[in-house]
Amino acid sequence: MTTNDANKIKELLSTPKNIIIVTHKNPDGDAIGSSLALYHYLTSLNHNVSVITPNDYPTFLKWVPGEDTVLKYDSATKTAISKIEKADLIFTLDFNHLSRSGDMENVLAKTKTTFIMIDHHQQPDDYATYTYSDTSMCSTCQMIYHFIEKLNDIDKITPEIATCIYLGIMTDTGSFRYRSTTSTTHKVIADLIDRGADNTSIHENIYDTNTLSKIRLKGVALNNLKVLPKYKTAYITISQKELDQNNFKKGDTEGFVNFGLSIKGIKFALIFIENKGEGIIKISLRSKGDFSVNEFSRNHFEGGGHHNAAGGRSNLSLSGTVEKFISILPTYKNALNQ
Ligand SMILES: [Mn+2]
Repeated sequence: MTTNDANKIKELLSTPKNIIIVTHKNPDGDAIGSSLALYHYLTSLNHNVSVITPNDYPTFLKWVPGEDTVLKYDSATKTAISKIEKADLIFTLDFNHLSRSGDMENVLAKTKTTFIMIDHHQQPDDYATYTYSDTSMCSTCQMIYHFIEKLNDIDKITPEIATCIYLGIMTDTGSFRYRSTTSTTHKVIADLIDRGADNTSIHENIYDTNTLSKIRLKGVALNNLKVLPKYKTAYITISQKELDQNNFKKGDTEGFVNFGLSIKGIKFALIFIENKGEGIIKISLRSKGDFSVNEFSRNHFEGGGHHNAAGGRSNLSLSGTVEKFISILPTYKNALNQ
């Protein structure tokens, strides 16, 4: 973010405003953490702030300070629209195309107000008045820390704000292990602990929340795991029937794609999950090293994201999707064996 933009935003925030903070659909730890960190910060500056998510988020996020104030657009549509219409300022966090906000896209697109985007995904769109985009950042949460720093307000980081920021950095870096984790990330994390983030509790709140049905679903996923050594690839399928048999709840399959990637020698891992409700197969893609799953998903599965982590979708059946995937793979044999 340029100093010039930071100064203009500081000026905008110098008088009380109606501010809306929006996340992408199916918000994750980084989306919720960054939104609520910004919510607490802006509230402390005497603004009238609301966080609106397109839809609900998993129960393992239902402890984050302030999450009880979050409006879900799909269940509180009227209230959400009237708040958006009155907004002086709209922050969009952890996404960079309005289409990622699901059903909120049209409402946001026709709103003539100041937009501020803070995001770390690739290929940002240009809908915002102020765009703070940095694809080298591990998380939007780390960007919120730098945003507050740029506004010379680092001392306004309370234990609540520190907790929210810590959460998103932790979840988006796989607990500080992905390539995107830098020494700066660790310095930020250290400062957040000094400012009151209770690191042990945050890890427990997110990771020690298994239910018996989730552990059983994990068993199904591991049982369905297939390895293709020729392509250094591993993939998992889960059908709607298997989800139903194991009492699936939103968020239960989070992280399953990493089982394949944790096998020695595997560079490319995917999970294909059938969603009968939406009539699609949802795909998560992960890679190690140079192989870009962002490109792979953009080219073949209507998705994208980051170099080593992306999402995608398919309108074919589960088996049709896997067949399509297997037929594409030989084209990438060299890239995967470099
Ligand atoms: Mn993120």
